[in-house]
Amino acid sequence: MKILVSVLIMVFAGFGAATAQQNADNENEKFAEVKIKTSSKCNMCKERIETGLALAKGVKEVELDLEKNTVTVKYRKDKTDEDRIRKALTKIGYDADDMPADQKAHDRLPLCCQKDAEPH
Ligand SMILES: [Cu+2]
Repeated sequence: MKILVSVLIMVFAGFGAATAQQNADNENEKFAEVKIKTSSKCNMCKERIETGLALAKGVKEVELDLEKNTVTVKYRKDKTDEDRIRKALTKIGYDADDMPADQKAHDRLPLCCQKDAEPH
């Protein structure tokens, strides 16, 4: 009896692990990640870009690296794509790879966050 119980436990544990793995795979298939070069200057920019992009459709995670001026975005492939995310970033007022910042949005940024500001 003891053996039967341990075998059953092992079978269920194995099954659980396999299902968890499969779920993780399905999750990963849904998401993709893109790194976008941008024109951020300071922590206010970081804050603004991270909150702004997080609101864009299909975006799951946003992380801006101020040293590299690169924003890493995890997004749902079925809801958005790289170009839409770049576009959303330009609308916040920042360059996104080859796409220049939306001029109006850029000019509304505090002076210290604009492209010609010195890094600080
Ligand atoms: Cu700034």
